[in-house]
Amino acid sequence: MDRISRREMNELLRLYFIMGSNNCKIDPQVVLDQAIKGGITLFQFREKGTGAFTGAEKVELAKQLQAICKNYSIPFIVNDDIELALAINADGVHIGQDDASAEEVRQKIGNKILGVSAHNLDEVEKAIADGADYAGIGPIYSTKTKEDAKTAQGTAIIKEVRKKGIDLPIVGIGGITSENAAPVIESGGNGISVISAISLAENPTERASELRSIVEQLL
Ligand code: 3NM
Repeated sequence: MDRISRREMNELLRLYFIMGSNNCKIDPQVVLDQAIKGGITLFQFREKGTGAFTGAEKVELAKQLQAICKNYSIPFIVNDDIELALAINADGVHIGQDDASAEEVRQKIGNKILGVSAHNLDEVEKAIADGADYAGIGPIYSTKTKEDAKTAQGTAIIKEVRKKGIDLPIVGIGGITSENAAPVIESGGNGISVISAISLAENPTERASELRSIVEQLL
């Protein structure tokens, strides 16, 4: 298997749903199934923060969610936990700036998808040099979901990256909803990444479908 092409990566980033058990009020398996039915294009298992599962429980949930993704051919990305990603043969790994170095992770995971969180131009350029397949840029808007999120910076950073001629696939993250998703794409993002907009929605299928059509209309 070769590294994913930029074109394929761009397609996968259109509606990137991220979630762990503590982001859901109901069974995460139900939330994921409903989100997929609404049209998410990529999923990240992010079991982190207060009350998150660890150890065997975390592995079990990862396997359950991975099986749902497999059923619908949605690639399954694991946040941070490279050992878990390798153990269950996930499709990729997403890491933050405080996690292991992207260069080392690339060596460990071979050609699996590698995503890196970036908050400025330097971090985006470093991510490319380290072998990232995409960057998650945020927080675009303010968010309560990530306990240690930085200050919201709006879409200017996405415009700056594109102005530099950087064509790395990028997705905006942080506080994105149906109301404010459009500027992320209009600024040059290849897609949007959301947790609570879908995980806490009354109807995850409808919400995902609404978000997906906003993105599709602008691409
Ligand atoms: N990373 P919501 S913001 C996981 O800025 C994450 O890198 C961010 O959750 C970053 O869609 C964030 O509920 C939380 O705001 C996104």
